[in-house]
Amino acid sequence: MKSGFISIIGRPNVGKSTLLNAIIGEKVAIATNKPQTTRNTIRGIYTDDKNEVQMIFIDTPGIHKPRNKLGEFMTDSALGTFSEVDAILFLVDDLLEAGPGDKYIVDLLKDVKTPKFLVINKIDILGPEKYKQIFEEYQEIGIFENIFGVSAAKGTNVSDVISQTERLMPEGPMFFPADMMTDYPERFLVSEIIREKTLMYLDEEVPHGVAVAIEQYEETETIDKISAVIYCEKKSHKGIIIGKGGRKLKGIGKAARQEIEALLGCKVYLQLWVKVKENWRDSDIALSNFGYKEQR
Ligand SMILES: Nc1nc2c(ncn2[C@@H]2O[C@H](COP(=O)(O)OP(=O)(O)OP(=O)(O)O)[C@@H](O)[C@H]2O)c(=O)[nH]1
Ligand SMILES: [Mg+2]
Repeated sequence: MKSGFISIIGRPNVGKSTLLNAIIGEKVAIATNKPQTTRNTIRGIYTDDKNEVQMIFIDTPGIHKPRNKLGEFMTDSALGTFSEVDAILFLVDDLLEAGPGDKYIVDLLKDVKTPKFLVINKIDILGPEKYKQIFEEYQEIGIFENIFGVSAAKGTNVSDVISQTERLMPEGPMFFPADMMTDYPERFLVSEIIREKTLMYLDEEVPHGVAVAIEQYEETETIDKISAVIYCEKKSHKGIIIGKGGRKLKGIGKAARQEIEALLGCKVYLQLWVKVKENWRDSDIALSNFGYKEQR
Protein backbone atom coordinates (compact mmCIF):
# COMPACT_ATOMS: atom_id res chain seq x y z
CA MET A 1 0.00 0.00 0.00
CA LYS A 2 1.20 3.47 -0.91
CA SER A 3 -0.20 6.74 0.31
CA GLY A 4 0.69 10.36 0.63
CA PHE A 5 -0.19 14.02 0.44
CA ILE A 6 0.07 16.31 -2.57
CA SER A 7 -0.26 20.06 -2.54
CA ILE A 8 -1.78 21.88 -5.53
CA ILE A 9 -0.39 25.41 -5.62
CA GLY A 10 -0.32 28.42 -7.92
CA ARG A 11 -1.53 31.95 -8.53
CA PRO A 12 -5.21 32.78 -8.04
CA ASN A 13 -7.51 31.65 -10.88
CA VAL A 14 -5.10 29.24 -12.63
CA GLY A 15 -7.53 26.34 -12.10
CA LYS A 16 -6.32 24.59 -8.94
CA SER A 17 -9.77 23.81 -7.59
CA THR A 18 -10.96 22.73 -11.03
CA LEU A 19 -8.00 20.33 -11.21
CA LEU A 20 -8.74 18.93 -7.76
CA ASN A 21 -12.33 18.23 -8.80
CA ALA A 22 -11.14 16.61 -12.03
CA ILE A 23 -8.76 14.33 -10.13
CA ILE A 24 -11.34 13.30 -7.54
CA GLY A 25 -14.13 13.02 -10.10
CA GLU A 26 -16.55 14.91 -7.83
CA LYS A 27 -16.93 18.51 -6.87
CA VAL A 28 -15.15 18.87 -3.55
CA ALA A 29 -13.91 22.45 -4.03
CA ILE A 30 -15.80 25.43 -5.34
CA ALA A 31 -14.37 27.06 -8.46
CA THR A 32 -15.37 30.33 -10.08
CA ASN A 33 -13.97 32.83 -12.56
CA LYS A 34 -13.19 35.18 -9.64
CA PRO A 35 -9.59 35.19 -8.35
CA GLN A 36 -9.12 34.23 -4.68
CA THR A 37 -12.13 31.94 -4.62
CA THR A 38 -10.50 29.31 -2.41
CA ARG A 39 -9.78 30.51 1.12
CA ASN A 40 -8.95 27.38 3.08
CA THR A 41 -6.93 24.35 2.18
CA ILE A 42 -9.40 21.83 0.76
CA ARG A 43 -8.56 18.15 0.90
CA GLY A 44 -9.75 15.76 -1.80
CA ILE A 45 -9.14 12.05 -1.31
CA TYR A 46 -8.22 9.85 -4.27
CA THR A 47 -8.19 6.08 -3.81
CA ASP A 48 -7.39 3.84 -6.80
CA ASP A 49 -9.74 1.03 -7.89
CA LYS A 50 -7.60 -1.71 -6.37
CA ASN A 51 -7.20 0.10 -3.05
CA GLU A 52 -3.43 0.02 -3.47
CA VAL A 53 -2.83 3.76 -3.52
CA GLN A 54 -4.43 6.58 -1.61
CA MET A 55 -3.50 10.17 -2.38
CA ILE A 56 -4.77 13.17 -0.50
CA PHE A 57 -4.67 16.22 -2.76
CA ILE A 58 -4.67 19.57 -0.98
CA ASP A 59 -6.14 22.43 -2.97
CA THR A 60 -4.76 25.70 -1.65
CA PRO A 61 -5.72 29.37 -1.85
CA GLY A 62 -4.03 31.21 -4.74
CA ILE A 63 -0.70 32.64 -3.62
CA HIS A 64 -0.85 36.43 -3.88
CA LYS A 65 0.43 39.58 -2.23
CA PRO A 66 -1.83 39.91 0.84
CA ARG A 67 -3.74 43.16 1.32
CA ASN A 68 -5.44 42.20 4.58
CA LYS A 69 -5.38 39.57 7.31
CA LEU A 70 -7.59 37.24 5.28
CA GLY A 71 -5.07 37.43 2.44
CA GLU A 72 -2.25 36.64 4.85
CA PHE A 73 -4.11 33.61 6.17
CA MET A 74 -4.79 32.42 2.62
CA THR A 75 -1.24 32.75 1.36
CA ASP A 76 0.21 31.27 4.58
CA SER A 77 -2.16 28.31 4.27
CA ALA A 78 -0.80 27.59 0.82
CA LEU A 79 2.89 28.05 1.68
CA GLY A 80 2.48 26.05 4.89
CA THR A 81 1.73 22.88 2.92
CA PHE A 82 5.13 22.78 1.18
CA SER A 83 7.03 20.97 3.86
CA GLU A 84 4.18 18.67 4.89
CA VAL A 85 3.55 16.95 1.58
CA ASP A 86 5.15 14.21 -0.51
CA ALA A 87 4.74 16.06 -3.80
CA ILE A 88 3.81 19.50 -5.11
CA LEU A 89 1.78 20.22 -8.23
CA PHE A 90 2.53 23.76 -9.38
CA LEU A 91 -0.13 25.05 -11.75
CA VAL A 92 0.44 27.79 -14.30
CA ASP A 93 -1.55 29.06 -17.26
CA ASP A 94 0.79 31.66 -18.70
CA LEU A 95 4.39 32.67 -19.34
CA LEU A 96 6.63 33.69 -16.47
CA GLU A 97 6.90 37.20 -17.82
CA ALA A 98 3.12 37.64 -17.67
CA GLY A 99 3.31 38.82 -14.07
CA PRO A 100 5.42 38.71 -10.92
CA GLY A 101 3.23 36.06 -9.24
CA ASP A 102 4.64 32.91 -10.80
CA LYS A 103 8.21 34.11 -10.53
CA TYR A 104 7.74 34.64 -6.80
CA ILE A 105 6.45 31.08 -6.41
CA VAL A 106 9.27 29.62 -8.52
CA ASP A 107 11.82 31.35 -6.28
CA LEU A 108 10.18 29.88 -3.20
CA LEU A 109 10.10 26.41 -4.77
CA LYS A 110 13.81 26.46 -5.53
CA ASP A 111 14.48 26.00 -1.82
CA VAL A 112 11.90 23.24 -1.33
CA LYS A 113 13.17 19.66 -1.46
CA THR A 114 9.76 18.02 -2.02
CA PRO A 115 9.40 16.61 -5.58
CA LYS A 116 7.64 19.08 -7.87
CA PHE A 117 5.59 18.70 -11.03
CA LEU A 118 4.75 21.61 -13.27
CA VAL A 119 1.20 21.48 -14.60
CA ILE A 120 0.44 23.82 -17.48
CA ASN A 121 -3.32 24.21 -17.34
CA LYS A 122 -5.93 25.46 -19.83
CA ILE A 123 -4.28 23.86 -22.89
CA ASP A 124 -7.75 24.00 -24.47
CA ILE A 125 -7.32 27.76 -24.87
CA LEU A 126 -3.53 28.21 -24.83
CA GLY A 127 -2.67 27.08 -28.34
CA PRO A 128 0.40 24.95 -29.23
CA GLU A 129 2.84 27.83 -29.73
CA LYS A 130 2.21 29.42 -26.36
CA TYR A 131 2.22 26.01 -24.70
CA LYS A 132 5.64 25.29 -26.18
CA GLN A 133 7.00 28.61 -24.92
CA ILE A 134 5.72 28.03 -21.40
CA PHE A 135 7.06 24.46 -21.45
CA GLU A 136 10.54 25.51 -22.52
CA GLU A 137 10.69 28.39 -20.09
CA TYR A 138 9.94 26.16 -17.12
CA GLN A 139 12.09 23.29 -18.32
CA GLU A 140 14.99 25.71 -18.34
CA ILE A 141 14.53 26.39 -14.62
CA GLY A 142 15.29 22.72 -14.04
CA ILE A 143 13.53 22.10 -10.73
CA PHE A 144 10.56 20.08 -11.98
CA GLU A 145 10.57 16.28 -12.14
CA ASN A 146 8.04 16.39 -14.93
CA ILE A 147 5.97 18.88 -16.93
CA PHE A 148 2.38 18.22 -17.98
CA GLY A 149 -0.04 20.04 -20.22
CA VAL A 150 -3.63 19.57 -19.08
CA SER A 151 -7.09 20.97 -19.35
CA ALA A 152 -8.58 20.64 -15.88
CA ALA A 153 -11.92 21.90 -17.16
CA LYS A 154 -12.11 19.28 -19.93
CA GLY A 155 -10.26 16.53 -18.09
CA THR A 156 -7.50 16.28 -20.73
CA ASN A 157 -4.36 14.46 -19.49
CA VAL A 158 -5.53 14.54 -15.88
CA SER A 159 -5.06 10.75 -15.69
CA ASP A 160 -1.36 11.20 -16.58
CA VAL A 161 -0.92 13.58 -13.68
CA ILE A 162 -2.60 11.06 -11.38
CA SER A 163 -0.49 8.09 -12.53
CA GLN A 164 2.80 9.99 -12.39
CA THR A 165 1.98 11.39 -8.96
CA GLU A 166 1.25 7.85 -7.74
CA ARG A 167 4.83 6.90 -8.49
CA LEU A 168 6.08 9.49 -6.00
CA MET A 169 4.03 8.16 -3.10
CA PRO A 170 5.84 6.40 -0.26
CA GLU A 171 4.69 3.21 1.49
CA GLY A 172 1.87 4.16 3.81
CA PRO A 173 -1.54 3.27 5.24
CA MET A 174 -5.06 4.07 4.06
CA PHE A 175 -5.76 7.29 5.90
CA PHE A 176 -9.44 7.40 4.92
CA PRO A 177 -12.15 4.92 3.83
CA ALA A 178 -11.88 4.13 0.11
CA ASP A 179 -15.21 5.73 -0.77
CA MET A 180 -14.50 9.01 0.99
CA MET A 181 -13.93 12.02 -1.30
CA THR A 182 -13.23 14.73 1.26
CA ASP A 183 -12.93 14.92 5.02
CA TYR A 184 -14.78 18.20 5.41
CA PRO A 185 -18.11 18.21 7.26
CA GLU A 186 -21.27 18.71 5.19
CA ARG A 187 -21.91 21.98 6.96
CA PHE A 188 -18.69 23.44 5.54
CA LEU A 189 -19.46 22.18 2.03
CA VAL A 190 -22.92 23.73 2.26
CA SER A 191 -21.50 27.12 3.22
CA GLU A 192 -19.01 26.90 0.36
CA ILE A 193 -21.75 26.13 -2.16
CA ILE A 194 -23.65 29.21 -0.99
CA ARG A 195 -20.49 31.29 -1.30
CA GLU A 196 -19.84 29.95 -4.79
CA LYS A 197 -23.32 30.82 -6.01
CA THR A 198 -23.03 34.28 -4.46
CA LEU A 199 -19.71 34.91 -6.22
CA MET A 200 -21.15 33.71 -9.50
CA TYR A 201 -23.91 36.28 -9.29
CA LEU A 202 -21.58 39.15 -8.50
CA ASP A 203 -18.89 41.06 -10.28
CA GLU A 204 -15.86 43.09 -9.44
CA GLU A 205 -15.01 44.10 -5.91
CA VAL A 206 -17.95 42.67 -3.96
CA PRO A 207 -16.89 38.98 -4.04
CA HIS A 208 -13.71 39.45 -2.03
CA GLY A 209 -15.70 40.74 0.93
CA VAL A 210 -18.22 37.91 0.94
CA ALA A 211 -18.31 35.27 3.67
CA VAL A 212 -21.00 32.77 4.58
CA ALA A 213 -21.96 31.57 8.05
CA ILE A 214 -24.44 28.76 8.71
CA GLU A 215 -26.79 29.83 11.50
CA GLN A 216 -29.17 26.89 11.65
CA TYR A 217 -28.74 23.33 10.42
CA GLU A 218 -31.61 21.08 11.37
CA GLU A 219 -32.11 17.62 9.91
CA THR A 220 -35.65 16.26 10.03
CA GLU A 221 -37.10 13.06 8.52
CA THR A 222 -38.46 14.81 5.45
CA ILE A 223 -36.33 17.87 4.93
CA ASP A 224 -33.11 19.59 6.06
CA LYS A 225 -33.67 23.13 7.29
CA ILE A 226 -30.68 25.36 6.73
CA SER A 227 -30.40 29.04 7.33
CA ALA A 228 -27.27 31.00 6.46
CA VAL A 229 -26.02 34.57 6.49
CA ILE A 230 -24.13 36.04 3.58
CA TYR A 231 -21.82 38.69 5.00
CA CYS A 232 -20.48 41.57 2.97
CA GLU A 233 -18.43 44.64 3.86
CA LYS A 234 -20.60 47.53 2.70
CA LYS A 235 -24.21 48.57 2.78
CA SER A 236 -24.11 49.18 -0.96
CA HIS A 237 -22.86 45.61 -1.45
CA LYS A 238 -25.81 44.30 0.52
CA GLY A 239 -28.11 45.98 -1.96
CA ILE A 240 -26.22 44.45 -4.86
CA ILE A 241 -26.43 40.95 -3.41
CA ILE A 242 -30.15 41.23 -2.70
CA GLY A 243 -30.91 42.79 -6.08
CA LYS A 244 -34.00 44.52 -7.35
CA GLY A 245 -37.03 43.16 -5.54
CA GLY A 246 -34.82 40.50 -3.97
CA ARG A 247 -34.36 38.81 -7.32
CA LYS A 248 -30.63 38.21 -7.12
CA LEU A 249 -30.75 36.68 -3.67
CA LYS A 250 -33.57 34.45 -4.83
CA GLY A 251 -31.46 33.27 -7.74
CA ILE A 252 -28.50 32.59 -5.46
CA GLY A 253 -30.76 30.69 -3.07
CA LYS A 254 -32.31 28.55 -5.77
CA ALA A 255 -28.98 27.62 -7.37
CA ALA A 256 -27.46 26.85 -3.97
CA ARG A 257 -30.44 24.80 -2.81
CA GLN A 258 -30.40 22.61 -5.91
CA GLU A 259 -26.75 21.79 -5.46
CA ILE A 260 -27.06 21.25 -1.71
CA GLU A 261 -29.98 18.86 -2.29
CA ALA A 262 -27.83 16.89 -4.73
CA LEU A 263 -24.98 16.80 -2.20
CA LEU A 264 -27.10 15.74 0.76
CA GLY A 265 -29.51 13.56 -1.21
CA CYS A 266 -32.60 15.03 0.43
CA LYS A 267 -34.96 17.98 0.21
CA VAL A 268 -33.63 21.20 1.63
CA TYR A 269 -35.34 24.31 2.91
CA LEU A 270 -32.76 27.07 2.55
CA GLN A 271 -33.12 30.50 4.07
CA LEU A 272 -30.57 33.20 3.24
CA TRP A 273 -29.95 36.53 4.96
CA VAL A 274 -27.55 39.28 4.01
CA LYS A 275 -25.70 41.26 6.66
CA VAL A 276 -23.00 43.91 6.67
CA LYS A 277 -19.83 43.45 8.70
CA GLU A 278 -17.42 46.23 7.91
CA ASN A 279 -13.74 45.37 7.42
CA TRP A 280 -14.19 41.81 8.62
CA ARG A 281 -11.22 40.76 6.51
CA ASP A 282 -8.97 42.57 8.94
CA SER A 283 -10.73 41.50 12.12
CA ASP A 284 -9.18 38.59 14.02
CA ILE A 285 -12.48 37.72 15.68
CA ALA A 286 -14.43 37.68 12.43
CA LEU A 287 -11.73 35.66 10.67
CA SER A 288 -11.76 33.08 13.39
CA ASN A 289 -15.57 32.92 13.40
CA PHE A 290 -15.58 32.30 9.67
CA GLY A 291 -12.95 29.56 10.02
CA TYR A 292 -10.12 31.50 8.42
CA LYS A 293 -7.63 31.00 11.24
CA GLU A 294 -5.22 28.20 12.12
CA GLN A 295 -7.69 25.87 10.60
CA ARG A 296 -5.25 23.34 9.13
N1 LIG B 1 -10.53 27.19 -20.48
C1 LIG B 1 -10.23 26.65 -19.31
N2 LIG B 1 -10.65 27.25 -18.17
C2 LIG B 1 -10.32 26.66 -17.00
C3 LIG B 1 -9.58 25.45 -16.93
N3 LIG B 1 -9.42 25.13 -15.63
C4 LIG B 1 -10.05 26.09 -14.92
N4 LIG B 1 -10.59 27.02 -15.73
C5 LIG B 1 -11.36 28.21 -15.33
O1 LIG B 1 -10.53 29.09 -14.61
C6 LIG B 1 -11.28 29.77 -13.59
C7 LIG B 1 -10.61 29.58 -12.24
O2 LIG B 1 -10.72 28.24 -11.84
P1 LIG B 1 -10.51 27.80 -10.32
O3 LIG B 1 -10.42 26.31 -10.33
O4 LIG B 1 -11.51 28.43 -9.43
O5 LIG B 1 -9.07 28.43 -10.07
P2 LIG B 1 -8.23 28.43 -8.70
O6 LIG B 1 -6.79 28.32 -9.11
O7 LIG B 1 -8.73 27.40 -7.76
O8 LIG B 1 -8.50 29.90 -8.17
P3 LIG B 1 -8.40 30.47 -6.63
O9 LIG B 1 -9.14 29.55 -5.74
O10 LIG B 1 -9.03 31.80 -6.73
O11 LIG B 1 -6.93 30.56 -6.33
C8 LIG B 1 -12.69 29.19 -13.66
O12 LIG B 1 -13.50 30.07 -14.41
C9 LIG B 1 -12.49 27.86 -14.37
O13 LIG B 1 -13.63 27.45 -15.07
C10 LIG B 1 -9.18 24.84 -18.16
O14 LIG B 1 -8.55 23.78 -18.21
N5 LIG B 1 -9.53 25.49 -19.30
MG1 LIG C 1 -9.49 27.60 -5.90
